[in-house]
Amino acid sequence: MPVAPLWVSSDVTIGENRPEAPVGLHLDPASDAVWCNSDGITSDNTPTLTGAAGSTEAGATVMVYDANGTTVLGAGVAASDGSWSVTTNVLSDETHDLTVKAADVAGNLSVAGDAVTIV
Ligand SMILES: [Ca+2]
Repeated sequence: MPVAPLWVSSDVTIGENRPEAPVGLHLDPASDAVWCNSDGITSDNTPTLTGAAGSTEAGATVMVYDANGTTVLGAGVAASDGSWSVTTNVLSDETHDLTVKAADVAGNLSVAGDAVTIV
């Protein structure tokens, strides 16, 4: 059986029709009220994550994943300006490395965007 050269399965080929990964992910300041509003230390077990305008495609479904990259903790739809807000399911009291992916209206899933660590 012929072996395909490595470049055929590169991310460039696979990612052709994928939307851009969401950018600018951060914990909503209202969900980050413990200590200071930007350190990711929170006692909120259902934190809200937000992305600024332009962080993803308008109408894209933004999904928040736990550290394993497969467990979806919450999802929301981006507004017409590409901003979004997702409140997660109840999280356990430990450190979570959360990432987000966007699925466009055609169902193409982006690669994971920036990770945010919450404690
Ligand atoms: Ca905090």
